[in-house]
Amino acid sequence: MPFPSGFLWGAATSAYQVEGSPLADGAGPNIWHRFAHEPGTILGGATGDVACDHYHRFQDDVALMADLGLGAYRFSMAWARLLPKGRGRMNARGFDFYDRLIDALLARDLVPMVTLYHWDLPLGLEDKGGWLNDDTARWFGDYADLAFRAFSDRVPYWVTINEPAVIMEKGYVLGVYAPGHRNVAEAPVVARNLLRAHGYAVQAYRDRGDGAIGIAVNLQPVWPASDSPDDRAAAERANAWRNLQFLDPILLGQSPAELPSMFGRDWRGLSPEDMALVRQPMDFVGVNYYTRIVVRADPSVAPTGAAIVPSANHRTLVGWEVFPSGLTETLVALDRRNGGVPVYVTECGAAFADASPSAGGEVPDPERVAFLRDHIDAARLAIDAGVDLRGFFVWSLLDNFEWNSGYALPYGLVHVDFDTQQRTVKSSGRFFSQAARSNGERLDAAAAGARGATALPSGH
Ligand code: IFM
Repeated sequence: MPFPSGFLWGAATSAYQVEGSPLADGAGPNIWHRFAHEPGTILGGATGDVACDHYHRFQDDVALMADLGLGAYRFSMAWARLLPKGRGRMNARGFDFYDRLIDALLARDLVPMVTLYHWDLPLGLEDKGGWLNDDTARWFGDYADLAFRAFSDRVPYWVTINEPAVIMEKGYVLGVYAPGHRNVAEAPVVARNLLRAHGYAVQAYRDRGDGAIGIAVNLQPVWPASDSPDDRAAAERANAWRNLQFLDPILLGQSPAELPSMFGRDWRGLSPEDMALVRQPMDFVGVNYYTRIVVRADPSVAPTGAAIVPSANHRTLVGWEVFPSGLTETLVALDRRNGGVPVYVTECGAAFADASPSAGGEVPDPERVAFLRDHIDAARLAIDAGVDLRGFFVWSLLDNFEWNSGYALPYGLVHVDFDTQQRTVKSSGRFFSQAARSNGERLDAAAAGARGATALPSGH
């Protein structure tokens, strides 16, 4: 069976991970630029200074997507390219870059989906407190308003913030992502301000744009390691912290009940006024799906008291369990909890140890082909169960800068040689091309036909 007509088949990237030249043409520095240049933060001392050089090669990358038959491209705008200090003076050359990218996409019939914030806060705002400063939420709304004015005549889909839970946890609790704080008490403040920022952007959009706006959340089913009451309660807390903390205020107008007791005196909830700002009608939810987690009770893990149990099953290079049925479970749960909200899978993909391109220009990546086939099948099952799923974006179009792992985790449908910037389409790129062209029909045949995909791991 094909997917519903109009289903969007796309690939996703983000500015700091692919563009390179973060300071070019008047752009201001951002927190990832500073973080990556601090010794010891990124594997191998890597930075996003060059990355995939998408800033200069976007025309070729757009042509490549068109040749693959993709229908849409999800990318993010670097706030500090448009507003070098995050607020105040605008940078015309930054606007010009995204104008040219959008026009190139439209010229090749690729639908743009723009993320306003994929983690690269302008340093000018970080120096005023970043997401710990309540004003940052308003400044984000002002930046969003400028972006809508400049681009919403040509961009039909907008994502306010990518993965707020990751910003909060990895950036402020664990300190492994920019800005590198390690203070669990900051988490509720950051969460509150990210939610308010989302609200200001949606508010601005209703005045300016007539397309669709949503948020992209990373969701994972949380399973208790055992049936014991302690493990089950730990799973509830981890689910509240990771999955519901951002969704429930936006879609239901309430915060999960588990959160205040996790934080005690450090809890900072949303005031009724802020909740009204945050809970505004949404056009869609973007779901970034990679894995499930299994947890057991462990009081030493702040703030959830839930420790992740490493999986013994098939895993990706980063150690995440390959668990396609978790995508169906996630989409159905989201649908049932929120009354049939429209959904896009805004990211799904896997890092595996790819071979280098052969002399004939082949990159066989059978594990990724199988991963995508099984996850697209899982998405189809969700549609069969009544979920209003409207698109599927692979993370990622290109191998790219994978944050603190540098260039060690390839996710691309397209291999990038970072010495030469040569792009080579992988077997998974050919597979996904077939999936897109056939609107999801005959995935097994497409998988078998992708060169080098003869020894596919079996489905899950
Ligand atoms: O590379 C990231 C992306 O920036 C956000 N979602 C998860 C991806 C893989 O870790």
